[in-house]
Order: sequence, then C-alpha cells, then structure tokens
Amino acid sequence: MIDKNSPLPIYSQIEEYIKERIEKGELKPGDVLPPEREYAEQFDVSRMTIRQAINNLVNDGLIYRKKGSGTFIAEKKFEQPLQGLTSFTEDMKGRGLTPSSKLLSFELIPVSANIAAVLHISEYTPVYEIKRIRMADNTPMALETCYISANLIKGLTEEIINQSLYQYIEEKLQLEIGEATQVIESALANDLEVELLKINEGDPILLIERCTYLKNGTPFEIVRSSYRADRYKFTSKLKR
Ligand code: 16G
Repeated sequence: MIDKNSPLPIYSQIEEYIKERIEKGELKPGDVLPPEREYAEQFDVSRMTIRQAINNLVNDGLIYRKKGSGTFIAEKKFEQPLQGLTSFTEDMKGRGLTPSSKLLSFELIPVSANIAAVLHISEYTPVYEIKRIRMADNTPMALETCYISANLIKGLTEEIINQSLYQYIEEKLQLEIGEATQVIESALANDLEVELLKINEGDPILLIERCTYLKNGTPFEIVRSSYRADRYKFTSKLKR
C-alpha cells in the first residue's frame, strides 16, 4: 500500500489510506482509530510519520483526539450551499434528518437602536427575541438568536417557533420571503456555546449573522447564529 519510492511523502500516503477507509465506511464516526504503534508496524515506518499523518487528519477535522481515550473518527460535516435561502427545517429535511428546536427564550422586547436601524423600524418598537438550539436527529447543531419585527410578523407563538418560522411566514401569513444578506466569521466557542452545543472548550464555531427581507424589500429578521464548525462546511459556486 505504501510506496517508499513515491515522490509523495509517506505521511501523505498514510493520510490517504486512512481517508479512504473513512470514505468507504470501514472506519465509521465514533470508531476509535487503531493506535499509532499498530500503524507503524503495519506500514513499517516510524511513529513520528504516523503522528504527522494523524495530526493532519485532526487539523482537517476528519478525526479528533479525546484526552485519555484515543483518537476517534469524526461525524461527517454537513455541506451547506451558500446560494439558496432556506430555513433550518428545510435544510435538515432535505438531508433526511429530523429537525427540532429547544426553545431557550421567547420574548417581546423593545428593539435596541442598532437592530432597529437594520430592520428599518423606530427604536423601542416591539420585536420578538427568540433563542433556540437547532437540532438534527436530536444532536445540537446551532444556537440561534432571532430578532423579528412584531408589527410585520404577527401572532408568533411558542408552538410556531417550535416548528418552522419560515413556513409560518409563507404559509400562514402569506408573505413572500425574498432574499438575505449574510456574514460568516469564525470564533472560539464561549462557555454557553460549549454547554448548549455539547462541544469542547476551545472548539471553533462559525458565527453567522443574517438579515432577511421580504420580496417587497422590507427586512423582517436579524439572526445571529453559532454553528458547530466540526459539523458544518459552507460551499458556493463561483462564476467568472
Ligand atoms: C435558518 C436561518 C435563520 C432562519 C431559520 C428559520 C441561517 C444562518 N439562519 O436557521 O435565519 O430564521 O432558518 O428556520 O441559515 P425555521 O423555519 O426552521 O424556523
């Protein structure tokens, strides 16, 4: 399997070998990776070489180390296309997963100056502030805080929020959702994110801020979300 005369470094060849086993499903998410010693014997190379291959795979997020218990195969990341304006519910259903939410808080509050400016409403107008943990097959994927113009999106209830907000807007209120602007940046998870997303201290997350508009150009929501960087990657198509 390993070609010592290949121009490709041995650690890269081992990386490819492990990647292939993951892709073929021979190593499944949650499985423990065989110990470095075993690979070193199998390929007749030093443990340093194996460690380099493993470090690269850890950096790529394909495997992860757990202190004191070993190295494990990570869950596959979701590929989220950046072109469509979809809801969390639609995204998960599209993947054949069951979406659910855990409502952390749901309040009608007077809007702050900066959110009022983006939503084109006057300061202190009521907005719904909704905090939810978004889950796929009961696994927490993202933490979401939405600010929604209450004068525009009327009649929200806990029951609706526990289902799909976009579905309510389109099907019940018969409003057409048009477009959104979105900013994505990386950050380290804070204590709350670590606890609610069930991730580890120091794990990276992807912060997304979205402002969504109705087809007539009126902004109706600002959403700040923290997505698990170990479970998400965003893809887009670029045309020249
Ligand atoms: C997504 C959107 C969020 C929207 C929500 C509606 C991002 C970053 N955010 O999570 O803006 O409020 O979907 O989901 O994609 P729902 O219809 O399932 O309630």
